[in-house]
Amino acid sequence: MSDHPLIEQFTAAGQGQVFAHWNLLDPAARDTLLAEAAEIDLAEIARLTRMLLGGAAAQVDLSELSPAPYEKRPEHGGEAAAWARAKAEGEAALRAGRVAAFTVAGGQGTRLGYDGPKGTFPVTPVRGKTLFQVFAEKILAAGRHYGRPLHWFIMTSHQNHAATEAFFKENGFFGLAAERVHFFRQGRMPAVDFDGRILLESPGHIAMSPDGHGGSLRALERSGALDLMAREGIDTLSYFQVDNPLVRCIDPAFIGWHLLRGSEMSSKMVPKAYAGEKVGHFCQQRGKLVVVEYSDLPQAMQEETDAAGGLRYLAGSIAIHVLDREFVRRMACPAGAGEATLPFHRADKKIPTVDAAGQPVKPEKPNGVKFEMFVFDALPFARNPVVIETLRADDFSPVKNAEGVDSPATCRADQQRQFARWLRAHGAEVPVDATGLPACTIEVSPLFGYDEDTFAASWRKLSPPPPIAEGLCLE
Ligand code: UD2
Repeated sequence: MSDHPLIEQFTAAGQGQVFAHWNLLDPAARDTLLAEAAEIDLAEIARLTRMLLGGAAAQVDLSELSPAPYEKRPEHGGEAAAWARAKAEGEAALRAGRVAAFTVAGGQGTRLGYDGPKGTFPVTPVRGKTLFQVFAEKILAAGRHYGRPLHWFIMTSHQNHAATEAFFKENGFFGLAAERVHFFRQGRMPAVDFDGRILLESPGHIAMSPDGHGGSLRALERSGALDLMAREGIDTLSYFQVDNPLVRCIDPAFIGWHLLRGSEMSSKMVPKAYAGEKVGHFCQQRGKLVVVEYSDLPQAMQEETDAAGGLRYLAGSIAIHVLDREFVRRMACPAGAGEATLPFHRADKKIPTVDAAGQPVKPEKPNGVKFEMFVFDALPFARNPVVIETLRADDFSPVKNAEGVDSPATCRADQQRQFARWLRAHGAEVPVDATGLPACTIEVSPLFGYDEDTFAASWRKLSPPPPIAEGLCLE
């Protein structure tokens, strides 16, 4: 065994098994293994093992929890003038070039069963445009609308970084200027067994996985993205997930609420569709805004009703946020360096590994733990956080599963409902069923209209308007 200092450190920390097959590795494989080991903060792993795996593993703190307040949409009793002020403020920020788009696209997409970066998955009903193309065109169109092209930051993982970049290059960045599209990799964490021992994926590789979407805050800082933003005069990031093509990547009213309130991190909520819907819940706890995942909120609380008979914990998190640049910088401090640090969560998983002889083991039940950070855990650290209501039909229809809820089929139908709604609101005759689904398959390109306002402006210019027929695509 080599006396490399890293190997000594691992051995001293009780993690010598990482180098158990060292003697079988050629020099290049040894270098690779050492590079992976160098990514690991052994003190952090020891701390997480103690806090999350030990007998006294911390439970989610549900004390003094109450529903979080949020800004209601005007049609649900919110103040229309305040929404109009917010929209004007957001538009001014967009015209001033203060806003950038930010997509977290480092997830593994296991549930969808799609092999490749999730953003390259086709989603639109007629043209079959990919998730990345939909976002790119919304961002391009918003830049044109406000007279300031937007920067777009895309967080990838080690696994999908090269494929993501290649996809954009092959597609000419979907019309965006390449120098305004910035890819950077998120960090990784090693998986451990239930005793906190780091697992190997093969004799020469540590079982590493992405550190969760919360890793985006560290990754924005480490990659230099925050410095670039500062140089470009950008102080506001519009954050969304790669799986949701309905999202308004750039929503002036949301940005405006965030800016007018002097908020450091803002979020959109939708009223939960039913008590047990699998989303996070916006709650208040000792004066702080927190998100409690559905898996952590007891069923009785998920189902609790208020005096009017509505769900008490109504506000579901759909993972759409606005972030202040300097807040991200503050939250990106390594553990111990500042008071604000995102916690890690534990996820028990079946982790392919090797046995003592270096032979592959495919576990049939969870054999270890992955550690992940969640971006919404930054909310309690944010000054003046705002939660605003949005309509699900305008902002949320993710593609998560191959079939059933949140699948490509439900997402295509939701996109079509949105296009039909816009068309009908502006005078077109579009037959729809009771759920608003049009009888024929139609599509509206984001370059024609990326929200109802921009759609309406383009639609008014068409004379005569085209007949609504199967396969119509407004571009
Ligand atoms: C998330 C939220 C849930 C709800 C839902 C809405 C969590 C724990 N739950 O559920 O409350 O808001 O979204 O759709 O967040 N990602 C990375 N790197 C990672 C892990 C994930 O970039 O290491 C990205 C991923 O590419 C995707 C997004 O984060 O864009 C969501 O990830 P997910 O599929 O793990 O989240 P999900 O569906 O469990």
